[in-house]
Amino acid sequence: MKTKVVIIGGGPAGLLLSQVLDQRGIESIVLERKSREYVLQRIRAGVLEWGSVEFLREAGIGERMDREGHLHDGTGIVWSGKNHCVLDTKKYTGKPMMAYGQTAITEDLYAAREAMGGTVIDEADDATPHGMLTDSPYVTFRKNGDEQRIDCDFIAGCDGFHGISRKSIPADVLRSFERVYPFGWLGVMSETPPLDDIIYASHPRGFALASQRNPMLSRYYIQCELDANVEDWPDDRFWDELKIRYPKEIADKIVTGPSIEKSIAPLRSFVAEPMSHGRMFLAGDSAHIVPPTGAKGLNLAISDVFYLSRALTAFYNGNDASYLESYSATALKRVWNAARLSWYLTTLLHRFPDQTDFDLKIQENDLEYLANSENAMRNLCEQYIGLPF
Ligand code: RFL
Ligand code: PHB
Repeated sequence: MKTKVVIIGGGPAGLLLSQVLDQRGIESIVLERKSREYVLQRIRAGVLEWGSVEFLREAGIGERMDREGHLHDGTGIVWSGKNHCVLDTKKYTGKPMMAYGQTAITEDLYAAREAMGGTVIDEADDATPHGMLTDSPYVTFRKNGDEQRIDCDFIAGCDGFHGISRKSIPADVLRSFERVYPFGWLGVMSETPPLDDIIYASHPRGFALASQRNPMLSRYYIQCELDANVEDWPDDRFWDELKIRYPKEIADKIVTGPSIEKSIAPLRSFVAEPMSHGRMFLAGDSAHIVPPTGAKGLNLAISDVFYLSRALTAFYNGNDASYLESYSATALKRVWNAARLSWYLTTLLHRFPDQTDFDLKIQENDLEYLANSENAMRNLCEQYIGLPF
């Protein structure tokens, strides 16, 4: 087979890249290791920055998001069992956040790729990039046991944190920066009406988050031990622990019910530099991971695709390679901003095992400063809504 761009990974980054390239007349083939059913049942992100909303609309997949997504002017933070502040992004930036699940975005992208006749090869095993430093790279993979090869001009590594693309860059070229946090998030999905707003909570027993997918689907998280097991967290225990971490008037409004999904995710910050190697370009979680506090991971995958699709468009339609050359440096500026914000919010809102009374006082002071300073709030809202692409 032959195409212009082979995209390794059919998550949001890979599917969105193929969609945007197709709109601009640039053909690609997506190779996804898992089955479509598996990709579509993964439950992950839920909140979109305004720049992501606009780019998804431009990509032709905004229709259902605009119908079913929930616009939020503000996101709450509560602490000390009583105090609260609101990240009023509408007031400070003029833009709302959108609650719309990654699962729905992935469904919309698959539907759009099918409608446009895009090629997504699922259950593609052992995808391997070759010849990245030549002008004629190619990717090999196995489908139903048969070895296949696709010749191409460029390879896009959109295969997530555990993918092959980043690992194919020689160790003496790639530099990585990492922080692993000493806790995880236990997440629950339940078919119950969510709270009106997304609310982060900092409590002596740990962090909690109330989020949502639609009027009858809620998503909640609590900070948990790294070695926690979902089996040790029956629904009743989860709901009791969640409610303890919110002030009573909010806890009383949480509607509980049977969970339809329960999972634990460790928290990590990770950035790999550079995000390109010869004719291979990394986008999304393959190049960076942020802890989910701040909801930046999916949004970064979308902004990477914005930069990479612009670079490939300039190359094919404008005979201009300069954006490809600057892709890594441009994308990394935004990545580091989100990495810093996610680290900051994680540090601000979680309990750390080695935290001293001094650290707790600093945390509380930081929250009070946010609640009482328009400047501090404007600064945080500017980053929470996401810097312009
Ligand atoms: P993905 O979604 O991991 O997709 C990568 C795809 O590549 C496939 N793959 C391969 N395919 C072919 N060959 C190989 N060798 C391959 N290796 C892997 C995988 O099967 C997969 O389909 O990465 P992508 O596209 O970069 O998208 C990134 C986002 O998924 C991620 O940043 C967010 O989900 C992170 N995240 C959140 N981000 C937000 O913006 N807001 C949130 O609220 C939020 N919550 C979360 C999250 C991530 C979580 N987990 C479990 C990691 C909550 C959780 C629990
Ligand atoms: C979610 O809805 O899954 C969600 C919302 C906000 C976050 C992280 C996850 O910061």
